[in-house]
Amino acid sequence: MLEYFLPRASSFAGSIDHLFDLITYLVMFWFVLTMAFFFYVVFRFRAKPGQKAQYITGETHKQKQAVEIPHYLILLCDLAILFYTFKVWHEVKIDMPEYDEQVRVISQQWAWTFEHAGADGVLDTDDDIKLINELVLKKDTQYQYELQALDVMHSFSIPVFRLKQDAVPGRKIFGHFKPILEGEWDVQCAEMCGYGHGFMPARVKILAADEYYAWIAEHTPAHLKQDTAYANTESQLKEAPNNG
Ligand SMILES: [Cu+2]
Repeated sequence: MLEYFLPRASSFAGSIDHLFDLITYLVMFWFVLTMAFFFYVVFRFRAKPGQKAQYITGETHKQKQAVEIPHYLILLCDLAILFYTFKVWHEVKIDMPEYDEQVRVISQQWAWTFEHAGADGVLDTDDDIKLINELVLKKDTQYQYELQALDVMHSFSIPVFRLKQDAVPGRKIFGHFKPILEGEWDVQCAEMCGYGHGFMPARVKILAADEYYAWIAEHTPAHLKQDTAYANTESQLKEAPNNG
């Protein structure tokens, strides 16, 4: 239902949407059922001349059952929601899949800095690519992000990923995502962080592998290109037929 309004661009976006769907449909079912029953009895047993209202104490076995059975059915629905919630929570926040790439996300009043690992795939080396308010990712690649806040609390939110993670000053918070859809979308701050909060919009660009490598090559200084893992990978690819 949600993907009609907002595409799903991460591997776990579908799970989050399904959880929302489950809650919506269960609540909708009980709401429609109780409202229908409510209006039925209001009209069916409305005041009529000469008919005295019954006083029901709710103490007989049958009357108690009328309360208990729907009560237990709703508890069952709650259990189903709880079970699925734990499953999705684990998938998004607890499990840390093996990652192919790292990216560092630094929030401050009022901008985002994205540190991309660059051609060697390792952070804190000379070929890192640091951009303000622009996050560039490779499609179908498992990322680990490291989130920091330099001043006050912020919240790293990418709606198309269904991702939202608070950034807390003094802490490094790790998480993961895997982009699955090419395109360009919003990155937002989702925690009130001062009067410039509404003015820290950023963009995430998800590129196909070849476009991503072209982007890396474009942003890597010439003197660093020789020693990089990317350059090695390329030469290995070219040599592969001879080796085989
Ligand atoms: Cu903010």
